[in-house]
Amino acid sequence: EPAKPVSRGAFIVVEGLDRAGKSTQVKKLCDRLYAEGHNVKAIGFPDRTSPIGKMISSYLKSQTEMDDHAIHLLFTTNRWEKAQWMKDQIAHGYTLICDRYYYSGIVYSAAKQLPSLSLAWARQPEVGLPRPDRVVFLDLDPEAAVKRGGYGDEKYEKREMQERVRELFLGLLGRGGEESSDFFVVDASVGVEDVAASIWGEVGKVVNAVEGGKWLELGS
Ligand code: NYM
Ligand code: MG
Repeated sequence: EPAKPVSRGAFIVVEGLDRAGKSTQVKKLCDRLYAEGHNVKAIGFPDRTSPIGKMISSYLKSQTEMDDHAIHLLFTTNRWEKAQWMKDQIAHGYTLICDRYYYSGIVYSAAKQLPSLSLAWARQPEVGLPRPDRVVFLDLDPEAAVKRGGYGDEKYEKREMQERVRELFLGLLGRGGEESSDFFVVDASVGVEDVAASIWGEVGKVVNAVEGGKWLELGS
């Protein structure tokens, strides 16, 4: 079935803790959208392929050390270096499904609890990036993540860190959070197919509304 002409693509972000199942769900969502005739591309952050992405990857593997503010700004730059390309794709009718975005960016950095690295500080350089049409938050308690086979050996993959990251995520999406209305929360503790069905129930509608022109302009 040929893809239908669309007014613009949608921009959907999938967020959550490490081991929440983001990559699996991004793939399933893309496959389903594609099967239903949408032009769709999967992207993700950090994008480890660029020179900055390689620096980030090396930091996460503890091969290089970096100041906490400096690595924060590299994660942010890694989004900015892709921002124009993303806007172009969306304008050309591609729906983007993005594995992590600036929400991870601000909460992982703020979870370090440095007096000089508040959530507000972390947010500043992210302001102006393309704003998603919907952010799916795969909610999994860190205890369940550990039972799933636990964490790998990259930086931040520690129980206490993940607990703080979750608290900060819940603050972003809870009442009073600046972008709380962007979020759609899914219980990620159930089976893969059930999680996929919940995501589809929301994202299918959003994508069709956006592509059909029944939605606002891409925000920032
Ligand atoms: N991470 C990810 C950040 O600290 N800041 C960011 O801006 C982004 C996008 O990188 N533990 C952290 C969260 C993860 C780690 O991501 C690697 P992934 O999706 O596990 O490969
Ligand atoms: Mg990870």
